Amino acid sequence: MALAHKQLDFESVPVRVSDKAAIAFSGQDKVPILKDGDHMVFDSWKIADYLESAYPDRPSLFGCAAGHGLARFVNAVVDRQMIPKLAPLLMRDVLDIVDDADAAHLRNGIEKAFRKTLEDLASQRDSGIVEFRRMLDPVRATLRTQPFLSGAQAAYGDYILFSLFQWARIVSAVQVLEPDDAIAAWRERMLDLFDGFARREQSRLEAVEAAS
Ligand SMILES: N[C@@H](CCC(=O)N[C@@H](CS)C(=O)NCC(=O)O)C(=O)O
Repeated sequence: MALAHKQLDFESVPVRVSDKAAIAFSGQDKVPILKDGDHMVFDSWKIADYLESAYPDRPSLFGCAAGHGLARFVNAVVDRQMIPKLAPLLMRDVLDIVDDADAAHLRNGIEKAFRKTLEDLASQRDSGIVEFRRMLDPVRATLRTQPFLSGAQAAYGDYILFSLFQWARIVSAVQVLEPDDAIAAWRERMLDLFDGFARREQSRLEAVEAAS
């Protein structure tokens, strides 16, 4: 979303989460990684920072210095509170759409971190999703008076939260938001951005419906 916002052409290279050899060139073991000519940067926030400083003439991801600071706060809330709340509830679903090596890698990583089996985590899904929706209340309150978290237009703070919803949409058919939630309307606006760029990725719900 940040690259599309900056109106940059790019090629995405999908990598299996257990295939560390594929990303060894980066000197670490996580994605996303951005290669831009001779420059390499990893970690979403650092990538956004890099794009902003390398392409100052393209639409800004932060708007101003204060916008940059506040987006960093949104990034921390999403990373430290929202992802850890939602991701473990849906991780069991991921196992059904990845190969055996990735399934074993993901199960091992999450079960170690949460000291519960993925099945135990999934069994708390209904109450966990209600708690997750409650955690989103500041987002809901913000979207009551403006179309995007960043104001009149979407910017990096929107993309970082949207990435969690996009992941959920792709890996799981579970209804994370109630249809009449203002955040669901925002999610639709995000899916519409850049000529439906994010919508082109098939949702798990669509995949399940197409198969039945
Ligand atoms: N805060 C980092 C998180 C990076 C991260 O944890 N990436 C995950 C995928 S979303 C990963 O590569 N995990 C590797 C693994 O589980 O072995 C960012 O936003 O870039």
